[in-house]
Amino acid sequence: ADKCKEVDLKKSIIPVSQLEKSGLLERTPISLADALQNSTTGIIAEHKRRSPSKSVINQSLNVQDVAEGYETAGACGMSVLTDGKYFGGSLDDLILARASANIPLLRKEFVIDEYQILEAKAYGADVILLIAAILSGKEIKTLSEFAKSLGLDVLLEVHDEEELQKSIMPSLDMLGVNNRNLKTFEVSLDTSKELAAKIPNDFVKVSESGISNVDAIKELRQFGYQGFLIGENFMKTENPGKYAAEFIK
Ligand code: IGP
Repeated sequence: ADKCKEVDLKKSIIPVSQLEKSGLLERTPISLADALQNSTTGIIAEHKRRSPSKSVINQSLNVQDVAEGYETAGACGMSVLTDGKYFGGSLDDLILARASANIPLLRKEFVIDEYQILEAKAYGADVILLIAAILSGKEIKTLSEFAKSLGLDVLLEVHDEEELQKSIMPSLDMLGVNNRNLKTFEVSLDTSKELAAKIPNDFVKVSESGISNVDAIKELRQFGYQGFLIGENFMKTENPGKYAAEFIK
């Protein structure tokens, strides 16, 4: 985390004391976990311009139009990639999505430092993502407890049983299973199916990546999943909101 402070956060942006004075941290977040539990669709629709596995997905869309489209379509929440290097996103995308949609927003980022969580809240996010593959159990605990102290929901992402076992703790709201192997980019919904029974029922279960049809969702629901994170399948179309609406109805 300290390394990150030197490297990435040195462009540093807004000092913590100023963020605190700004009033930006005072917004009350909307819970995605609650929204998913009360939803019949469970769709979390993602804004993603490009990715390491696919390169360009869609560079020509306006994030505000996408956010509005997703909300109108009935998405339960929206995920906004803010990583610039691999995904072409930014914090501007987050704040613009916030300006256009009232559904819970997830800051999709490689979070390794508390500052990024503070920033997530200041830019309008309701939920943060923590990725078990890049964090120790102790880091997951510190970061998730910090997020909870700000009123944010925490989605913890795992890809295998080992990551799951080191991560289970009460400061998490949702357990996400990434169907994409971040090392090989291989995608298989079997990952979600295999891990489902190992996730305690007090967490909302989310299946992430590679979901491209309604039948897959029906099947995953039978394994106990209530949230479905979909990016590429929507973003590769000319009108993601319209496509999401078809998908959700
Ligand atoms: C969305 P897809 O296959 O529908 O575009 O996947 C989302 O799950 C994926 O973008 C994602 C991701 C991540 C991106 C899941 N975990 C961690 C960056 C970092």
